[in-house]
Amino acid sequence: MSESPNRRVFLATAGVTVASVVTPRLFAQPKDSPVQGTRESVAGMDTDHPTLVSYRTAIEAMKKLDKDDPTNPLGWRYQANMHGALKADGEKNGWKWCMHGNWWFLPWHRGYVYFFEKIVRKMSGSEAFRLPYWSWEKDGQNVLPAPFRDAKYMDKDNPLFDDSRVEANKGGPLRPNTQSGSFAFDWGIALAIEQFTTTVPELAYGGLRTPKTMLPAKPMPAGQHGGMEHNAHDMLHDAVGGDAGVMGDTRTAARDPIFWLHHANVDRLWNRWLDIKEHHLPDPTDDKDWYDQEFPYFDETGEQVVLSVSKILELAAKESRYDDDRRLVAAAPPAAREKAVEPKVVSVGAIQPMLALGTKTFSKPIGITEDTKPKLMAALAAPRAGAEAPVVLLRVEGIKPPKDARLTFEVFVTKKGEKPSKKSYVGPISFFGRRGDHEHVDDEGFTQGFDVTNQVQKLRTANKGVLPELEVFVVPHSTAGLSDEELAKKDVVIPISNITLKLVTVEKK
Ligand SMILES: [Cu+2]
Repeated sequence: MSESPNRRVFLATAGVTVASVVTPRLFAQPKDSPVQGTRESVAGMDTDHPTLVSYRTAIEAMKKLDKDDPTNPLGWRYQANMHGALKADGEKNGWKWCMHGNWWFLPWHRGYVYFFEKIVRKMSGSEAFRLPYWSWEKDGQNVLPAPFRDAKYMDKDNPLFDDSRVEANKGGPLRPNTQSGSFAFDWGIALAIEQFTTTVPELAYGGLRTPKTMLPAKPMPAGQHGGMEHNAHDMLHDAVGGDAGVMGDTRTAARDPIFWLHHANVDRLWNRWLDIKEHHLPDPTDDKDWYDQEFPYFDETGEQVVLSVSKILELAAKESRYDDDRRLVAAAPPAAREKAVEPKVVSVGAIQPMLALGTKTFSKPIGITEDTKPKLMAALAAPRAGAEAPVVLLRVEGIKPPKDARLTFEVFVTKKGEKPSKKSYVGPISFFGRRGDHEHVDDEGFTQGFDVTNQVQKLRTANKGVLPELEVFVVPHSTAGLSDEELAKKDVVIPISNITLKLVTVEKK
């Protein structure tokens, strides 16, 4: 790192001190909460399960507030607009705070779900209510849960139903007939990421660092999504959103009742990631800013409250646990570990500048630059030892999504001449939050990278220890219900600036 750890600690500490002196407390602090409850999987729930009955009651009451008292923060639309809002909805206090594309993606949504759950308890009158979660990563569960699919419930409109999810409401498997098959693969990729944050987005489970802000300023996105956000989370939004569904757009996603079960699951999977001994939250000293960042929410009385990330972690863990949590997930920071070393990224190969993806499968061999070849070979031959092992990344750079593209991609790396399969799948490309529906869109497009180390090693081993020529496949799929054949007839061009191969090494001190 360019700055010494001591200097960084000093700056972080000084910032906090100054802030508490000059910034008046605009917001109240939240009240402490009652007994801990358990969040359970929706998979085991009948449509008249008490949890779903309470949820329906609350949604109806909250939607009634939308009409009777649109400035009430407990209203359904008000709550959804805290995530993102359409221009037509105007501006209100506490709106458009969703953190995407930075290292607060997970804690911000944890706080959002935490307060929403409190509000549902209040609005349903059920103290026992805890949000169910939708574990779409499990076998057979990549289908919209049945209680959310029927327009009617007991002869009345079903509050869990949203008619904007045309395909998902049919109850078929989301992402059907694709080579990777299900969200399980994507979750597997995210789970294997070892660090919560680092300067390399492909290696950051929780996302990239961005600077801490003082309220009311919002932290900015870093441009690239972290591993958990990119693998499965974004694709799930696309799959449920379909053609023009609210779930497919960050500005409207939280209007869909399933949004909250999706994010309960993203939150639960964070705990499953932390179950692994080597996985940690950011370093409490070096990355103190992560813990100190504050966010505004509304509590169940409609009062605005402000919480630091530390406080969100503490309160959420006290109030709710997931039924498969093996222990109380520590809100307390882990003990300080060895200082992380900055990884170095060098380009070792590329296809060619100025390419385009589209509605037909893209496939091209990726050339390895002659002068960097020895370096790549040496790295691949080196023993794979923990955080210092070399990593090979594949990057699709400068992707410019068209505004109306209802498609996602699956990316594969094979030995040249071989067809893509589950075994060569390296991850997805999604346009969720990239289509200009998020506030900060880069004219240069965005880059989506993949850790292909294991895949490249497998191909090398299968080829008697010699790295074969590699081929990249980028396979499009419609999220609007078109088959791959129907999609191929469309004429959509998605310019990209290049597809490159990078080598990431950690310089030893
Ligand atoms: Cu989301």
